[in-house]
Amino acid sequence: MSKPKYKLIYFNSKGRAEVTRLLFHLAGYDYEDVRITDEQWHCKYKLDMPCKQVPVLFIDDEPLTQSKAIARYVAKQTDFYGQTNSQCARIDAVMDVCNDWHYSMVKWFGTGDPEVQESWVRVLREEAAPTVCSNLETLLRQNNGGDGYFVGDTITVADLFVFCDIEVIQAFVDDLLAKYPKLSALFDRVASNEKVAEWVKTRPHTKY
Ligand SMILES: N[C@@H](CCC(=O)N[C@@H](CS)C(=O)NCC(=O)O)C(=O)O
Repeated sequence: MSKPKYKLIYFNSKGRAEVTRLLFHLAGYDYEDVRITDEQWHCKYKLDMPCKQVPVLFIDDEPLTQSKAIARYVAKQTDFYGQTNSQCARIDAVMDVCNDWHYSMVKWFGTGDPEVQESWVRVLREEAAPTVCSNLETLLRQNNGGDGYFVGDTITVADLFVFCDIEVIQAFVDDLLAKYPKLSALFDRVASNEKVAEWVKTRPHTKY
């Protein structure tokens, strides 16, 4: 059976779309990586998106909204989700732990006021980032003593999701992983995966 035709709509940034791009790259799937400008968003795309937000993945012209639903769908298609219900639930837990720092980032992006932005970066640095990193370190240590991956014995969407988030959060928080040795080693392990390194080297350059 032939694969569906995939088109991913997002801004020209990593943000909530990068893990899906990475999954497609790792699996060697063809897809259209559509990166829109703010002007195109307001003038053309927004009205057509089911929840008036991106990312949206078109699967044979049918839109799928919500970044984590998209990532899970693509992970299932490409075999980067769990092998059992329990593994899938553990992967979901890792992805949900990251909600805390997403909230600060959404607030940061939602305002153009530098003072308000600074207050949200402070929340991220002092509260959300330590909480999320500490929780991720704990979940990681529950599997293979923290020396492998979050779930099972191979890389899954949980590892890729955390890797992509850390790349973005590091643009705002210096020494993010300094106190979390297993998480830091996981980040390096994912970064040194041949296909991940290839994507990082060849993708469009964006700050976050
Ligand atoms: N819960 C949604 C949130 C999506 C979201 O916040 N998208 C932002 C970009 S990261 C957006 O579309 N902003 C433009 C707007 O809301 O007009 C998801 O995870 O996909």
